[in-house]
Amino acid sequence: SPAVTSKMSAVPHNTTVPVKGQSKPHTVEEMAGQWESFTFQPIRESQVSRAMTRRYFADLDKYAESDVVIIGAGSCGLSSAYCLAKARPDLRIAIIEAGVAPGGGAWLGGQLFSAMVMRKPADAFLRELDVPYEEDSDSGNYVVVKHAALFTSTLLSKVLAFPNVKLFNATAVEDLITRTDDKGGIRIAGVVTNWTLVSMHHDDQSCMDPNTINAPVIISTTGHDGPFGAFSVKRLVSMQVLQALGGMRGLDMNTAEDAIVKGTREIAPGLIVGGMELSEVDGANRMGPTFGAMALSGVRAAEVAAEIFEQ
Ligand code: AHZ
Repeated sequence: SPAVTSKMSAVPHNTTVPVKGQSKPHTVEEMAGQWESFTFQPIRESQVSRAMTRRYFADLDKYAESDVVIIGAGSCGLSSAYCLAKARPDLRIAIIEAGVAPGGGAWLGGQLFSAMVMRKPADAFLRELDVPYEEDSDSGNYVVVKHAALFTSTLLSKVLAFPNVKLFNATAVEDLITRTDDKGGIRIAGVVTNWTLVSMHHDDQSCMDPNTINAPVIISTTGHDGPFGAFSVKRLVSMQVLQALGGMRGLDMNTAEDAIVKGTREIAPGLIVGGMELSEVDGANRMGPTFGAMALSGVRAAEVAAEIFEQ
């Protein structure tokens, strides 16, 4: 677009300015049969570096004060980001994801199988996203998306397109920022972050201090216990805000999904917990390979966050 061209040509030390107005194929179809004369527009390496770093550092600056931080970009965190960003375009939402690839466990439906099962009424969320699905013809109680990756990639692409959302991936939340009120009560007031690769090497590297994001509302959806899982609720126990965790119980799809959706709440002032992280607090069952509760817990977490801002 003309705006991009003019910004690019304003970059200093650019000795290879793209020639404006040069006749180049505009569509993929126009490239057909043109490969002999094919060439990319020229570029200087520093332009690529600056195109990335300028934006990243501007985002770090902007999101250092966020309205909401979502910890974990699994199916619950992404669902919650989608609903909140859509309902409240005025809120600045940072998503912190420890993995390079956002999506958590939702790239497969279960084990190594592709299809993703969602029990009704979570099919409403698929219609909201415009993700196609098949009705189960026997019971009519659940629907099936042909590949979990279709759900996750669609949700992810919609979340990333919101102008009020920034995903910081390959970044881990290492701690929570807290404030103490007059009565000694603790409020969660932000997150402490580090590159995930650094977080994983605190034992064999000298201390590399982290970074911070202030936010009045945190939505934690870090999944059940594991190397990175159940992060916030484990930290609430170690800082004595929670007495103990209930511990995720065995698999029971029927009780598990209802419990997670109904239990999604502000667990400590400023900290909403959703998805499988919640099973560790409440001693709820796991549901295994059915994802309706993750989507609807995300819907509920967004609603709880919006209610806090309306108070
Ligand atoms: O990388 C984690 C994953 O993408 C990320 N995460 C965890 N700790 C983090 C930290 N900082 C930043 N400290 C962190 N990111 O959180 C994401 C969690 O995604 P998930 O898919 O594991 O959790 P979910 O609750 O969204 O979905 C759970 C899906 C499950 S588990 C299950 C069972 O075991 O029975 N069944 C279902 C449907």
